[in-house]
Amino acid sequence: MELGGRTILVIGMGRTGTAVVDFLARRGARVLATDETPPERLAGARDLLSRRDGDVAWVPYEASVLAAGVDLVVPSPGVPPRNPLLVAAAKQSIPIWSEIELAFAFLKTPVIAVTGTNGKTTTTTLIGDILAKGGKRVFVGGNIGNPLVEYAGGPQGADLAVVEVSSFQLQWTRTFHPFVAVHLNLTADHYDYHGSLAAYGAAKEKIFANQTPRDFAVVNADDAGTAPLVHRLSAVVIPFSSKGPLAGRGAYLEGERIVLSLDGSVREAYPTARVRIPGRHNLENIMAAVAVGRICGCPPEAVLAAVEGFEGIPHRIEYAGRVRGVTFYDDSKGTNVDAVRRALETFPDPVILLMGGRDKEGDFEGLREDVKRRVKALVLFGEARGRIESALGGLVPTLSLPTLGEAVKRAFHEAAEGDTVLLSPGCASFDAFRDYRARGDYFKEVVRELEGDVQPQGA
Ligand code: UMA
Repeated sequence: MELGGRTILVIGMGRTGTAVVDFLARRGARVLATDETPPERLAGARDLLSRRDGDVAWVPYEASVLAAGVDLVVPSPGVPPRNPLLVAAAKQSIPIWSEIELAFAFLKTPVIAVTGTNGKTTTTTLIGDILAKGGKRVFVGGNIGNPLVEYAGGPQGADLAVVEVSSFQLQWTRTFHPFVAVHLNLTADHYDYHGSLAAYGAAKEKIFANQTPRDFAVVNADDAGTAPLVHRLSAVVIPFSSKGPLAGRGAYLEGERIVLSLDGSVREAYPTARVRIPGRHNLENIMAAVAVGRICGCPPEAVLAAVEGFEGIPHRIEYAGRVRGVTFYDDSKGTNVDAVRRALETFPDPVILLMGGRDKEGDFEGLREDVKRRVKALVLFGEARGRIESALGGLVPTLSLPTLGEAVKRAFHEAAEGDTVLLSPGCASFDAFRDYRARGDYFKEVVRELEGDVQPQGA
């Protein structure tokens, strides 16, 4: 699309919106920027508006702005489809593109895209490491935090772009076409945004929409939400399974090794004994990443070296310290019920579980069996604590505190030497924090303070 002279409305002025405005304005578009928050409270937007002269106009956050002859609307990922501006734009048949759709239209670098309810960031980062070890120049970004449009607007010096993509970003795509698309799993999340699991799944499935038999689809064959895709995609499908051998193409776990076949006959093995990231779910992420590395032609030694060197991602079941024999793990990125389940499965013994935050209408009831089997005590905090308590309270000793800080201290008080305290909130962070990173950092800070509070034993 030629952008010069077009009028384009960008909704939301966070990380994505500001990058999109900059990209469009540099290409000569007439940009209308808006946000439900006034610009004086948005540092990024204020800074951007002061740098651009006249080609970016701030407009009211209302559907009437579409009457200005808007050619295209680019919503930020966090703007839900029911948003009145989007509903009005759709009614008037004004095209709606997500940021990744816009970026893709200008991209010269082949794209590997990764989606799934959980594990996206780990897998995307590991694929980036594998490709780099294999001698490729890579851009790693997307939903991880650095929008694809920033790369598209630069010199595009990479051989490959590895992009984490969310359902929010996929929803408004039309031509987005990764030559390798990875779908890790689909479980309940983001009901508040998509309205149903079916709508959420359909948005994620768009990652495959433009693939042809020359492309690759790497798909979890164990997951009820993704397994049916194995038989109905146009691309060459590389399924992966942690449950046992797969005939033909695919990756699977066999004892302490990953077995991979890309062509259905030649098989190669990757030992897992020296993998540093915990849990079966991480072995699934690794299988997907190994398959992508080999699809892209990285030598097996480079693939294995990257896997064995990978230390994981902050706030994903990250070791957060040990105080008087009590070990703390930060899984602040565990913002949905399935992530909590996966985190619990990582630990051999029952843990003291910290849950809470902003409710995303999660199916907490679905955790009852996991809590009975894998949780020693439940410590709830934040806005969602009442709803979680109605769903899970009473199964194990349950405490409820207003804030995360109080919850951590109470969990420590209840813990005995040898116990594990796991923050895996199953909720968004926005009731009390900027994002899950800020929540995880705060958790680690409180744990460090516990160390300070406590006199060494025998002192
Ligand atoms: N806003 C509106 N109207 C709305 C919603 C938001 O005006 O209806 C405004 C807010 O006032 C704010 C801005 O939009 O000023 C925020 O936009 P945003 O929520 O889309 O956030 P960005 O800063 O653009 O960050 C987004 C992703 N956020 C979401 O998808 C919610 C980031 O993923 C991503 O890293 C970034 O783009 C770069 O691609 C975060 C995330 O939580 C980490 N993603 C979800 C997940 O991983 O589960 C999908």
